[in-house]
Amino acid sequence: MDKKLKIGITCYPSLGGSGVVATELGKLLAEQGHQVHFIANSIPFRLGTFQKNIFYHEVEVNDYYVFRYPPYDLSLATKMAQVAKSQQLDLLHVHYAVPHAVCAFLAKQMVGDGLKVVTTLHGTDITVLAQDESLKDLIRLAINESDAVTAVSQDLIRETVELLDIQRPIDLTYNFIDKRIYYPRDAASLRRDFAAPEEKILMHISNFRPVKRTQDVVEVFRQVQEQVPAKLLFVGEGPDLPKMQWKINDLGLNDKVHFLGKQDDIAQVISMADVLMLPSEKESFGLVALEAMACGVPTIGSRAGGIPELVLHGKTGFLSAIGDTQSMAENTIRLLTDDRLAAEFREACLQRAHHDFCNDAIRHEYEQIYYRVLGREVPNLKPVCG
Ligand code: GMT
Repeated sequence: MDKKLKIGITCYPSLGGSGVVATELGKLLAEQGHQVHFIANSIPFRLGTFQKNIFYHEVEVNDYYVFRYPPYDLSLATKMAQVAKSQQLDLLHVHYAVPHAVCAFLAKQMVGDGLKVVTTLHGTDITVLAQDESLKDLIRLAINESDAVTAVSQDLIRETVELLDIQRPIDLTYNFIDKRIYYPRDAASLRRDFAAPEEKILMHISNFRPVKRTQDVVEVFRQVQEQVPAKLLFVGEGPDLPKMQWKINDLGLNDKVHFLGKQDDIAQVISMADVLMLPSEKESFGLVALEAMACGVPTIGSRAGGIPELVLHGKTGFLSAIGDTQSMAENTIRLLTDDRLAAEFREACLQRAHHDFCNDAIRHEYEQIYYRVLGREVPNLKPVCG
């Protein structure tokens, strides 16, 4: 019997961490010889160049004139079922409960019980959407009807169980990094473009949504730059951008803060930084902190959600209560003014990222879940982690 699987993956192709994780996982599975079929409304932005065993199926939305809102979710469910039948998929692995797990549930009704569904919860599908009474029952249904459910932190599992009164088991599968991409890059010349030799660089990378508390980043930086020569670099774009710009202007910090926009090569950009700022209100995991860690950059952050499971306080970063900008500023100053401490943190970051969040190990965890739901024996696919 052929032990390789045929896996359909659906994710938000252009959105943040969940899309990155889904796409990188698909690439790793394809490297192992599994056939991976992405089913989405556009090519996932991290897919890159052609890779063997990867296929893409675009969802076309019916824009019939009576529809005020074209029914993307129904088109996606139908496409999932069509692809599952035509490609004889073993399973669908969907990232995000709404609408993807719901669509997968519908697809399974169309295809039959032979098609298994694995749902990965990433965060805001639970921490924000599951608080909405109009969606709660639907999210609970999608979770309960999946053949396996995974979540990216222990804290997200806890919150899912509490908010939705879920009784079924949820597997913990942390996010991961690819050490072929995330390692300390030579960023000396790039750094010179933004900061003088004596200046430190603080960096924040996100989609500038309110949960990211970008105003806190600016406030922490205001306090830090009064004591340490420093620059603040923002990477990304999003709804809070105007508010951030007003605040920076009001504080007279325009010449010390730069906006780099969305960047593709995050490892190269992060390698310029001395610290990453992640003061989020909600953060189920904080993939960007892991990416920074893998490049040797510690995080100054909040104790929100799953961040403490990733960032070890006093070892790979410093964590404070959400909104406690004074404590965050004090911790940043401590790291930026103590070279020995900074070197220790950097080493601890590299060790932790590359050993505890190795892509091959997490890929193997997902594979074990796939074989389990299919009732098949797990082939010997031992991970190779350094
Ligand atoms: O953080 C975001 O705004 C993007 C969001 C997403 O849907 O991609 O990220 C979520 O999933 C990531 C991958 O698992 C996690 O690392 C992020 O912590 C999580 N974001 C939140 O929980 C706010």
